Amino acid sequence: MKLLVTGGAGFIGSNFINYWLKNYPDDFIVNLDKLTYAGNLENLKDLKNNQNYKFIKGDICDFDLVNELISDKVDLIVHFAAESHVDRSLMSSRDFVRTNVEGALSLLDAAKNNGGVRFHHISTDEVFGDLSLAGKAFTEKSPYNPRNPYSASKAAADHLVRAYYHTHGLPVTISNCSNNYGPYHFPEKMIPLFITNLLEGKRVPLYGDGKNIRDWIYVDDHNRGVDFIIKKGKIGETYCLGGNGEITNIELTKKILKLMDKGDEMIEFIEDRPGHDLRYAMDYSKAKNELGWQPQISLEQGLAQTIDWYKNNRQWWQNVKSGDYQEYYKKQYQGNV
Ligand code: NAD
Ligand code: TDX
Repeated sequence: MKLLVTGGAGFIGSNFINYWLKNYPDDFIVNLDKLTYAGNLENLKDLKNNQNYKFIKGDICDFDLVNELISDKVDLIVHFAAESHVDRSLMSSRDFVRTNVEGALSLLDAAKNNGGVRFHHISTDEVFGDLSLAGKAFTEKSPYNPRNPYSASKAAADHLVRAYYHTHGLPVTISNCSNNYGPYHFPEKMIPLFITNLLEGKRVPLYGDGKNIRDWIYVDDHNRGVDFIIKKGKIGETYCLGGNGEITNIELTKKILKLMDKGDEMIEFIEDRPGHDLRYAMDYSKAKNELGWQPQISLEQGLAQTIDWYKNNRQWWQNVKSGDYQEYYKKQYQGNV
């Protein structure tokens, strides 16, 4: 099988490519990535000599390029490419709409144009908005209620994907997953930012009162879920994936501090994120009952593995932190940490 993976130089996409070629070494993957600040070919260094892997630097909004790539006998498109950081979407939303909405449309058109190529779209729990503490976890039937520019752009893409299924019969599936963590996670997101700050002897910037809740899933569990959907999912359907990992940010921070032998004095409470969603949680019963998927890695195990990875891969994150991220970081925290 030949796959076109978009955004395969980013966090989840690169983990997906490494996972896929380990499990299906006879498949061929073309990785299309623009290499924005978040794309890093170091994530794929183990594939340098793999004959079944090819990297193309390019933009998913470039219809002629994606059309040409897909026309070369692609069987399956797995679409990860996105602007993915909520805080950046608050500072400037234009790239989010361009890549997340127009880019998805360009891929959908090219898939349709080439006889209806199978299309799996990677989406997020954030499209459902936020939950109260007593609210039931999101399911595939939860109404859409995106509340920040990032999630609004992802929601728009989800709607387009479903529209292409209903109007053009494009064979699509969608997965909406909760917060991922693991190796190659860009250190602007909470877990890798906190781990790397602590490794540098810096404090960790916790937004507001730290009582917001996220449902964390280890990245390999997410990618195994995508694999199950590709292999066994029903065309036209959406599947929610979650990690059984609901925890407040403050509790999670304390777990990280404990695992890294640091004290609570390393926490710096800073101004809250505007429009900060209180809680996300995923009910993955549909994926469990229909596909036999469930997450396998507990938060305790995954966090310990992730901390070890950052300890053993200093060069990777030090390079990342000394690049574009540095400028962003200064602006974001105004020298707070
Ligand atoms: P990331 O920011 O780490 O990686 C995104 C990748 O897309 C980068 O390699 C970047 O270079 C590439 N890209 C951006 N714009 C592009 C364009 N116009 N053309 C081609 N490539 C482009 O993101 P991530 O955290 O790996 O997220 C991957 C996908 O998973 C996204 O669609 C995101 O919405 C979704 N998702 C993420 C999470 C999470 O916790 N990180 C959870 C659920 C869903
Ligand atoms: O410095 C920080 N301090 C802090 O308290 C950062 C970066 C985050 N936070 C809080 C905000 C959130 O409640 O931690 C929580 C997690 O924040 P992020 O890592 O930025 O993730 P989140 O905003 O929840 O979005 C993530 O999950 C859903 C991904 O970035 C999205 O791409 C995905 O769709």
